Amino acid sequence: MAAYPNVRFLKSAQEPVHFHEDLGVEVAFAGRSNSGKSSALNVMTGRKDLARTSKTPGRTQLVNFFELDEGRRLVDLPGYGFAKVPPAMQQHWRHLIGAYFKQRQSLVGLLIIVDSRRSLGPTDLQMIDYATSRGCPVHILLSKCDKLSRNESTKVLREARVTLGDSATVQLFSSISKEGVDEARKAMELMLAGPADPVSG
Ligand SMILES: Nc1nc2c(ncn2[C@@H]2O[C@H](COP(=O)(O)OP(=O)(O)OP(=O)(O)O)[C@@H](O)[C@H]2O)c(=O)[nH]1
Ligand SMILES: [Mg+2]
Repeated sequence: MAAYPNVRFLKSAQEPVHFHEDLGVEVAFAGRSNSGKSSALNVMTGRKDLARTSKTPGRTQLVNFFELDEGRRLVDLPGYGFAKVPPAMQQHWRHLIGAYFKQRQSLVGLLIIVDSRRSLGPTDLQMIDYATSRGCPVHILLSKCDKLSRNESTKVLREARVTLGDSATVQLFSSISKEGVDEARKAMELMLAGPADPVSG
């Protein structure tokens, strides 16, 4: 049986006023464009086509809300770091992400998807700051690890652990080979089971 038999798409928001009602708990998926956020969300929920995946990154700047089951949501945040994004779109991204982290009472955890063939970028680190500064735990998925040899993956994981220290937990992940999917789901469930941290100030 599917892990989440009732998982469903709720809505896409292009503006903060369109965010889903801020009740219950939710875990957000963030990461560079094309890092594999939507693929991770699909494989973790066991639903192939829940979130749209694409080979052309940075096209849409939407916050997509999904319901796992009553009162528990996953949020696919718009990707960042795509070189060809026009300034107006970058500004819109900052507006959306800024509002999301500032307002969202139901945010209880952040999953950051980082392509295992690249290192953690400045915006990834900024996402960690946003989350930890409001007491939100962060878990990193080093994605597409099917593209690396065993030796390379071990090295990448070790280096990420050094960079992150105790600011976030981290693991290897592949939506293709399914390596690390159970571990990622456990981390997500742990976050969802935790109390929502009220936004201060
Ligand atoms: N080899 C491999 N390819 C992957 C994996 N996960 C995703 N991809 C591919 O990477 C591309 C981007 O995947 P998405 O899941 O759409 O990435 P995204 O982060 O949601 O991208 P944006 O929404 O555009 O920011 C697609 O072509 C996927 O098929 C993986 O684990 N291994
Ligand atoms: Mg996506």
